[in-house]
Amino acid sequence: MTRLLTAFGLVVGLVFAMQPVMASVDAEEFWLRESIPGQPNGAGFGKLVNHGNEDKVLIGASIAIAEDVEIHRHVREGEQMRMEAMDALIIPAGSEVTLQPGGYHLMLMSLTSPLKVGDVHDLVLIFSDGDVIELKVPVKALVSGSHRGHGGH
Ligand SMILES: [Cu+2]
Repeated sequence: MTRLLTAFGLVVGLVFAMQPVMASVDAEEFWLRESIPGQPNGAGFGKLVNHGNEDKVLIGASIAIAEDVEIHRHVREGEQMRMEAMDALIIPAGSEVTLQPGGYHLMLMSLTSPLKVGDVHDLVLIFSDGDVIELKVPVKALVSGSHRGHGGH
């Protein structure tokens, strides 16, 4: 048994030696926006930090309170901003991407109940290489002031 454990330790040591920088991505400061009365969908924001040396590709997410989660971005059309669904969001190696109001966001499609301030939801982020990140995500109030009146996303 001791010999087996030693062999295992050797293999683990070798793997780490061969990959001094593990490909990994951190999800930081994720939050969900309080529901707007009458709006069927919700929105989630946060920061994805890629510490690895390979690009990471977010391809989806899931949350129990919504039927589906889409990755959206805002695109400018003249004076108007509109939302557009994306198949994937690339987090370049050694870089970070911020999801924020008016930019990239997770769109929580068809909420089964409103998002209320103080609630915490389990959110799963899914990447193209099979990695998943499970998060506890709080609901926060709408912050007025920095709003530009483009549909509230
Ligand atoms: Cu959206």
